[in-house]
Amino acid sequence: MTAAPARTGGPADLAGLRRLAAATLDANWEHDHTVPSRTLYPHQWSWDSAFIAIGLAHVRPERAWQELASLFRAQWADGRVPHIVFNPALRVGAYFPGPELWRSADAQGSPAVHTSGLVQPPVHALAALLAYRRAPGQAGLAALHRLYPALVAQQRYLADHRDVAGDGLICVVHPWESGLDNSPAWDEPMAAVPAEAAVMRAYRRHDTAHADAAHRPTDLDYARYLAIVAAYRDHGYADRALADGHPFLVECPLFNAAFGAAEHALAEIAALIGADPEPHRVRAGRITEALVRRLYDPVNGTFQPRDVRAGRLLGARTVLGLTPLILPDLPARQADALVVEARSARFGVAARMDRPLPSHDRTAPDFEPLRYWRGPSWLNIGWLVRRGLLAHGHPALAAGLRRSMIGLVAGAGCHEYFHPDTGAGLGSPAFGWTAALLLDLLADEPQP
Ligand code: 2M8
Repeated sequence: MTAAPARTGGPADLAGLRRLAAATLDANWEHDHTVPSRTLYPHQWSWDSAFIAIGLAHVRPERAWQELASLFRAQWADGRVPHIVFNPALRVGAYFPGPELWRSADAQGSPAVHTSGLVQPPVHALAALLAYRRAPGQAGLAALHRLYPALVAQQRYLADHRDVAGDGLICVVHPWESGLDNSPAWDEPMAAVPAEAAVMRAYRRHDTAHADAAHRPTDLDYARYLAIVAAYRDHGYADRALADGHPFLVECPLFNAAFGAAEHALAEIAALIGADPEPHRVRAGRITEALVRRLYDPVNGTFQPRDVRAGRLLGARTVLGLTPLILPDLPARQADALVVEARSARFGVAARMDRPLPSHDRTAPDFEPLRYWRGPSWLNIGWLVRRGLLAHGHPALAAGLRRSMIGLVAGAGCHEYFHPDTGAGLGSPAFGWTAALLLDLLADEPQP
């Protein structure tokens, strides 16, 4: 497709953008948490809440702590932090799949409130640390004290229950756990999940009532999503038997990079509250080492997910591969390779970007500019990659990415995602993490 002129002009009125972002977060606030979107995602989502807390710390710090506290109130006895916490006040059918499909109450160790049984990338310790840095003080320190044991339990759940291959990395057991649900990264393992699109006739999808069906996963994708949920749920969401036949087992570079970044953040939180940072530093080092050993592909010079069932790296070259840059201890060899990958025609990161960072290799034949996670640009991913570029000494590229992201919102508003050529707003309008991370980007003016 021909590239339309990108919106790179940037905001004329930064204060106006800040007001828009703050108003979006206010409008999505729901008694003790922020919904990602009033229409598409009306409950609480795990990694959304982490990103949102980072933004709230700029405008309403007390809400940043409430946001994380309400999510962790739904933590399971085994330490898992569920990817959705359902709001009991909403009508049945407000989101699909709803509590009646997850049936969390039947599982051992689930909380009083209904939740899903899956997890999402553990970006919460990083969020807590950044929220504290943005709004330091006694209330923040007290919140860190309260959160620390829960954040440690979240990491322990992953390390003890989800290292299915025994190689020090965490397995996601459903594409929804990756956060990049419909990424081409999952096409191969998803194709091996037995399911038929016709099963969807028994359900009413909620997403396609609020977003263009051509932008969303297909019915066959959803049939597979439900089959994987059913397999996990029917084992009571217990992880013991995962290796014996669970239909989807993948080590994801982003999930594991977040897992490592969480230990780095916990080391800093521990130091702030008078706990011992050293065990966190040791674990962080081991995670980075395992990531490099197991997921780095020296031929392509990027990180690839590993299909644990098939015993091989997956081939699709998506933006997931760039995200280990967030690890400060990523060796220079891999960091340099990722910068080459980021600057390539596949992703186009530059000091002056002519198009936004896409979620998938824009030169790949299966790149889809409109379908979610298969091409469009997302602020949370750009935000992570920008942090990584800063951590590894590339301030000019980081500044280019920052300008590009601010330009997206200036041109189209706080959309869920953006067209990777034109920058047009796609998905849900008034989206939580877009607003939150915009606030963070606006405040983080790089030094000249
Ligand atoms: C999307 O995922 C949900 C399922 O969890 C969905 O498609 O219904 C993803 O973009 C995910 O990363 C995000 O957390 C969630 C809510 O914003 O929406």
